[in-house]
Amino acid sequence: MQSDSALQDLAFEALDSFQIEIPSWGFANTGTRFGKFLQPGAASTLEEKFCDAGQVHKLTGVTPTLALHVLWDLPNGVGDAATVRALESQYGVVAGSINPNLFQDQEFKFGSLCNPSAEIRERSVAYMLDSVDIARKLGSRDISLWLPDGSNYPGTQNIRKRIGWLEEALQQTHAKLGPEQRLLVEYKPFEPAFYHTDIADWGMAAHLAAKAGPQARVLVDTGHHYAAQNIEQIVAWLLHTGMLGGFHFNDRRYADDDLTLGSIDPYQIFRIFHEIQLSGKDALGQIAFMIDQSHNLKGKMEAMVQTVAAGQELWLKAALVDREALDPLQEKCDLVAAEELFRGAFWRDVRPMLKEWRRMRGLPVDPLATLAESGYVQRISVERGSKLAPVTSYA
Ligand code: PSV
Ligand code: MN
Repeated sequence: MQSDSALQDLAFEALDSFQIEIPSWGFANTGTRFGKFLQPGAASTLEEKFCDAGQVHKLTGVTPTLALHVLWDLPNGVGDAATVRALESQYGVVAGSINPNLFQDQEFKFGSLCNPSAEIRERSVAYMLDSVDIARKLGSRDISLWLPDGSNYPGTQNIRKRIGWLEEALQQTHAKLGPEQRLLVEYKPFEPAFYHTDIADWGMAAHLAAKAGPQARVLVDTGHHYAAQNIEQIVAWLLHTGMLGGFHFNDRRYADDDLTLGSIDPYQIFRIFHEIQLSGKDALGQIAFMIDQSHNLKGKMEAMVQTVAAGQELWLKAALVDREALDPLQEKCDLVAAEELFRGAFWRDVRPMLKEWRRMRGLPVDPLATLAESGYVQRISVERGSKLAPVTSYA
């Protein structure tokens, strides 16, 4: 049993070690395959995204970096670096991971790095190399690749050929990395392709990362798994093999739903965090925590602040698992006591400790309430809302 002050020290140490990157696309309008419901406060320029991200960082103190998607945020590639630099100093957050868009151009209809056309594959690799350049120019460590390639019908593509093309492309990309840079390989079992995706699961991603070179790692997006998959076991394996590079956090009920972290299954995030905590502090520097959510119904600023707080709460709960007590229970196969200890940590109300940490660090004690009181969302809604296209109606 720990004393209250030892517990607080442990809690504060855990909270000091937790930072999470926010995505630029989380502030922009988004929707479903069927349409978009526009929010008047949504960001439509890079400056607005930086402004919103800066606000989230001011409120939470733990989101110093903003993930950027190349075509959405840097349409002129390296040419936009100076603009980003200026926005960084203006809004107090810096560019984080750089995410190539290999999905929206018409030429990618049948794939990018795995397209049967050698010409399109070449252009896709060139695009990856540009992304490495952008990242280097901005001082970003991670180039984070989500490959949307795949096929919709059996027999229409040669899966083995595509594996070979992909290995080659990632090796070429890796060769361009600076010594501090990393290539993160994300996997997803379906969408936009529905028969096969070229990087469908963590095994494929780990193989490709290993083939690419020593600075490549796997990125786990919590929304990119089949229902009921044991994600913490995947995380344990990736930690064990030194291949875990980072996370895209979100929650899901059915598919890649992009729901706020912990809104459906907070216990799962707790279990993932527990695996990471077991690996000790040194492993942490090599694991990028990022949010990958874009909300079409919930307010974007509120969703982001809520997500950060949920992440902190779950991280703290996992940090407070009494691992010294758990170990012998596992050894003895004392199932009920081990499970109760584990579950007990999950059910501990850590919110008062988190509030105290915020107070001690000079941060708003209740960031969601402070956001509401600040009038920020109303202000941006008025300022940006006038740019909205008129609403269409069938009446
Ligand atoms: C794809 O579903 C994904 O998870 C990738 O990480 C993209 O970068 C992100 O969502 C935004 O579309
Ligand atoms: Mn993702």
